[in-house]
Amino acid sequence: QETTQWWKNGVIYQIYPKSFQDSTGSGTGDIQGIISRLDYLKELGVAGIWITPMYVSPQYDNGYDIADYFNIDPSYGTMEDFECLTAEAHKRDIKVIMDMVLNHTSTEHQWFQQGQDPNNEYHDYYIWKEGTPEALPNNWQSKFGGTAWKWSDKAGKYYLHLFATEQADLNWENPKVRQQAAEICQFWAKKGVDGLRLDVINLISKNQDFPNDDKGDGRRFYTDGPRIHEFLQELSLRSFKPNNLMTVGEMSSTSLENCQQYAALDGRELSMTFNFHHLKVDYPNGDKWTYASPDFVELKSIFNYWQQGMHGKAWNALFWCNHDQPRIVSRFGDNSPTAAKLWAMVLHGMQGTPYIYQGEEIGMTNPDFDSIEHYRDVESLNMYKILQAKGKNTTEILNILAQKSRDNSRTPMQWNSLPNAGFSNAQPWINVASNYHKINVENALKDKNSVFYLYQTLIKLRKQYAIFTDGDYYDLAPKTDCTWQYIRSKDNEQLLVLANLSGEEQKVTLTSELLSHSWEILLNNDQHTVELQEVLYLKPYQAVYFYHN
Ligand code: TEU
Repeated sequence: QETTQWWKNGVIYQIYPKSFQDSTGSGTGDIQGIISRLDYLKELGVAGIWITPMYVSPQYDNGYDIADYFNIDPSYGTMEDFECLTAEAHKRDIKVIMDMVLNHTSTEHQWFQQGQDPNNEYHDYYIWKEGTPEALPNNWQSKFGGTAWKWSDKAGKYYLHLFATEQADLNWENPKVRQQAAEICQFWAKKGVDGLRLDVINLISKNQDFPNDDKGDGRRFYTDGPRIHEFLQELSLRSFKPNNLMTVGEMSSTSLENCQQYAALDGRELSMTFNFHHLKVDYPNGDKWTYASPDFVELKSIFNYWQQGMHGKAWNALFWCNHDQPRIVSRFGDNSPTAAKLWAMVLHGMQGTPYIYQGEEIGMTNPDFDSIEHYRDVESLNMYKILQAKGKNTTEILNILAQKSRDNSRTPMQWNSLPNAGFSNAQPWINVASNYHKINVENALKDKNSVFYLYQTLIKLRKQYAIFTDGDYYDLAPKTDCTWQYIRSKDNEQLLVLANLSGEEQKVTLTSELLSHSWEILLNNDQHTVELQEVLYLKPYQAVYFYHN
């Protein structure tokens, strides 16, 4: 069927440029490296690439601390390289989505450098509060641990940083900040960019009383804040709509009600939203920094709520992995290719735009780092110290980091079994996972049963069968934690997904109503075929798509 919006039945591939492909021997990836791998992405079949920030940045948070929005960081290449990348991607019918960080800037940005002077015109671009070095403005916490306020000697005040101290939050109440944000988006649209991924965009509107939070870390006073919808509609009118930009908002701790507005089908704010509720099922009592196993009943109930709640109203982004999350095959599976395929099938059967994070398509795993020396991420290094101060021993902390650290997904892309996995001919900025001899692109392309070809099939199926895009969602067995059984329906058409989430054989019982249709198998990640009958068994990590119309 014809869809006017390319992302509705397309799949987007996320590139973390620092770890994708190094073309210069610097040990960090770059734009020419991405260009050299576009044919590979074409073979996979993705509709677009989202590239995390490549703007000028001191890299305290790997580019999410932008010092100049209008230039490419020299470590990635030049503006000419970027223009070449866009042209080469477009030649292959691949859209380009840039990451845009508008909640905060680097403290090295000129606005902040000058704005530390209270008399400077840029002072009001940031959020300043009076205080003394002893008395903080309030108890809000940084997402990376510790207080969200940092004292500036130059200003004689505190500034707000919801993330690292080197990332100062912008003051969106200031109309000049909003105008700048619109101009930045405009600039990249004119460069030929097709879409924007908007970093923590639902945090830009803060409660102007900046109240102390006696119940939490302050997030309820700036998440989906008072003027958020107004700000997004304004930005959309100024920059997104006139340039026909696809936009995906990263929504931290958001609600369904807000996402129904952010991603409403009329597109008055954004094209779609990412939320993270499903990736907190292994955070007991909301605490990420504990070693824990996932609760699959909870996971299914979250998807049920979002799939049904967004259907017909708004558009969802679907994902397991990104540069902030551990690898799904390690997190919810047993590191095996079959488990990688199973989780892919569970997600790609749903409504929304699926995202594949680099390496996910070949079943890349967490690296199992066993020393703090191997970690690079500002959050992981902060948490290491914080957990130490809380009295945890080193082994315990390293176990938690090996499970939860953002660096789990940031290890170099595994292209082949040459030194450094073909990522670079120099020592990479972060170690390659030791299993690259086995798990790599070259091997995947040679094996017709590889995880890669399953992803390729999933991308094709979404284009071929409208049910993936349009069908509604119903969970057939919400209470079981070993299987996921759901059905997508549209008029007389149905897609049935049966998946075994465990490493043991599982029994599935189906109703006679379901069995009355003549189903065909669209996809099966196991050699064992499955006949639809009242009682059937799924092999460990087996997933099957059935279809009828
Ligand atoms: O992440 C925002 C965010 O809230 C997280 O996913 C974050 O990594 C997590 O809370 C830490 O536990 C975005 C970017 O994706 C991330 O890489 C940046 O560090 C962050 O914003 C700040 O720009």
